[in-house]
Amino acid sequence: MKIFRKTMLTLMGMSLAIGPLSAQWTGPKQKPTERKEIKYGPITPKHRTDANMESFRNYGLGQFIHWGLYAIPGNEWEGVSARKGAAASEWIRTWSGPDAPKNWKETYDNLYKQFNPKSFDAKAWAKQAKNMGAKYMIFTTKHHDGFALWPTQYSDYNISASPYKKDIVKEVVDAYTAEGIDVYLYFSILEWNNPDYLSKEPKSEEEKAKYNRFLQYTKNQLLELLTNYPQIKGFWFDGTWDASWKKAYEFTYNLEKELREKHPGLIIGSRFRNDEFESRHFDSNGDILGDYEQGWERKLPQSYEWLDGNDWDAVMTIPPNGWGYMKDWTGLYTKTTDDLLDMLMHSVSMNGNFVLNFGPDGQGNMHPGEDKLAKELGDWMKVNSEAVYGTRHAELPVTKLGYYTTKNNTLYLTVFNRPVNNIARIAVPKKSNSVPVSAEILGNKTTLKVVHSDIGLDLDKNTYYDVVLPKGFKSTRAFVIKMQLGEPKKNADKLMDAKM
Ligand code: FHN
Repeated sequence: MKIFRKTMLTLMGMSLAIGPLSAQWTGPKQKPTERKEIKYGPITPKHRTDANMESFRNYGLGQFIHWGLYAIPGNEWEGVSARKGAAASEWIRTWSGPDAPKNWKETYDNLYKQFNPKSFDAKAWAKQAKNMGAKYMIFTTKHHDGFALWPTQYSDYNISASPYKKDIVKEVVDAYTAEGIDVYLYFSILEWNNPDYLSKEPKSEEEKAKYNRFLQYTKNQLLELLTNYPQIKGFWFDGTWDASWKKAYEFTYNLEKELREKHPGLIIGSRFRNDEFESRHFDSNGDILGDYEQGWERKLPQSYEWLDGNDWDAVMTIPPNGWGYMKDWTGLYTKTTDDLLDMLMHSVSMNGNFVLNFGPDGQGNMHPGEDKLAKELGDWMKVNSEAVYGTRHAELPVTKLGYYTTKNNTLYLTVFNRPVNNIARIAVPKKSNSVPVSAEILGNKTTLKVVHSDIGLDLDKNTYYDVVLPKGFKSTRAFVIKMQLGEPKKNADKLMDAKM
């Protein structure tokens, strides 16, 4: 009981550890005043310009899929909801305390013997993602419970031991790649039930031997995934917050180098490792560790400057938390299509990708709520994706009407807050040589009047271009105003400044 309790406290400690530490990087980046010598810092440049990274920057919308043994219970155990017991549906195995089910090692750790998803159809999933407009997909090869969805030769606890037997990772990678959707493999370093895993720093010789075995096992599985599935574009690492992994910074540095050498162009996010001062996501000089910032999870940056020019993606659940299948959504606020479109355009307007999570059930079916959202997002993307894919942040004063994105000489305003007077006022710095000269509604190509309105705010650094929406134009969802940018007409005489 003592060991069990200690383990559970450690596990809960870990989940608490995610909280306060995550605040340090998902906010304004305070750069240290003086730089220090760092031996285990970044391996790749802050801004890669190779084809794979250019594709990453242009994705806009992605899909996350959390699937594994936790999909069988679906956040319930013997009819009792795990909501009050576990941090998230895929954490049901950590549910502890007097009301918790007992003996997870006997129960949960034998779920694999019944894992036989009869409805699983990777091609159908990929088709749905394609229709939704996803350009990449992140798939859980192995979550914290350690069960591998591919027939790994480094652990018996894998799909080949289940009644399903077949290589799910291969089916998913092949199906999504065939649909032209890039695949990234989610891999949890943390493994709750691996006898060689330690959350704390290994101290004794025995602990060091044990954890070194675990590190070798981790390396073997990662190299195996690259060998088995060479089509993949990157890894999405998770479960890297424990002291044991943070102290292994020389091993993780060399492992990242080896993975990149084996798979040129591989994309790895900032959650994989830390520097020798245990600084995660960013080294102790504030330089990003990895190819993109991977800390935005169920949260979005409130200012473009917070991103410090780094590439990034934000991953989002539909229920408040819970990445794995949740049978019961009642009583939870589940995000609407409009919520998700806002988050998508928020992300893309700041040069990020937005990744929506799906948690299929134990038979391989998506939740009906997920099917509905995928369809509605896809319907919107079919009309408006020009404002999403391959666009960049627009250096304009922030608008209250929605989000700007830009591509070459085109400015897109995705309107979420339609002005009551039907005038979409675009603030442009007075010194700008690139102003809206024509406009249309992207969805129906209706030409819109553009009027230069110098509203005479003497100290104003901006001038204004009013795009007039037809009163009869109706929209039940966000819509896009597409503007061509060009040279400003010769300015009217300069108004006399106020005398005060
Ligand atoms: O603990 C995991 C969690 O289960 C889920 O996989 C998310 C997805 O990004 N990552 C960790 C929590 O931050």
